[in-house]
Amino acid sequence: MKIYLNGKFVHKSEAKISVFDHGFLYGDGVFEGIRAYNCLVFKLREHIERLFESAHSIMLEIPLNRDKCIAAVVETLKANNLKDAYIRMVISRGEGDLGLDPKKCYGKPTVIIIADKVSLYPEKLYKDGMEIITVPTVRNVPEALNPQIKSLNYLNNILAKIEASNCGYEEALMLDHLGYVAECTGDNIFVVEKGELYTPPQCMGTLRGITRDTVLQIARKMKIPTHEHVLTRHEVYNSQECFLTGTAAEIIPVVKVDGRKIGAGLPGKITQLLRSEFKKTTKTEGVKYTL
Ligand code: PXG
Repeated sequence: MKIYLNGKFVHKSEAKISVFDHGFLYGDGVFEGIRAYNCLVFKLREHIERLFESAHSIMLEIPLNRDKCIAAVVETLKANNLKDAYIRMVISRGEGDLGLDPKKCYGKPTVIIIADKVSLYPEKLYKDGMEIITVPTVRNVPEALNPQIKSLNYLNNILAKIEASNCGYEEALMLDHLGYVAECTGDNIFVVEKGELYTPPQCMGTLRGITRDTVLQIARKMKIPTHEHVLTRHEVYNSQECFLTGTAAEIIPVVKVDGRKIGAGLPGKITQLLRSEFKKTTKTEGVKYTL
């Protein structure tokens, strides 16, 4: 495996960064998780745009422009001869001293791109649906660390993941500090109620997921009414369908939340329709490359 590291390709075993990199010391940096489907990088421009937005918020200057970032992702896929892949792009603050102050980082920001085979939830979960559980850890408060910043500090989500995993669940439902539904540790959440689609608004402590936005676009095209609306657990428990969205998971049905059966306890009709439309989109849209 060849890793893109600051403009060069290096073997996995040589892809190393300094212990003084603030990305490592403090989680000071930003990242994106991107996917390629059959030589098409899905929503690559949107991912790069979100990366730049996250970086702008933390006052981190990415040492490449948007087009160069896109080219670097494509080059990494080619270098690894991958048609289908999960891509991780990471920009960290770079080397500094042991203090917090990013101004004292003397190095350039570190740029890393890893392209690997996709590891997914087991197929059975897509067929039968997933059970999730609400966890005690609430999603970061936007005024402290805005969940829209896809930062390298993912401890909030990791704590939630540990809590879910300790109880035997694959994914956790996270509430915001007011008790409203926010999102899951690495996925956005949707519910279907009377044939209409609901997802929490991005200002409510959620990441503006690119899969989430794609699902909203697809639903609008299919004339399914969509709402970005605050949700309580009561609405989730009493919805007819529920599913999660994310780059890695795509669209995964949820059939039980906190022990409450959702609808008939099976993946819903609208969920399945959106899933098949989403699959079509990944086959036709994206930045094309050849191996
Ligand atoms: N919410 C959060 C908190 C995320 O980290 C999503 C929603 C979905 O966004 P996209 O743009 O992918 O539709 C994410 C996705 C994982 C993992 O292992 C997921 C993410 C990042 C790192 C790991 O599931 N991000």
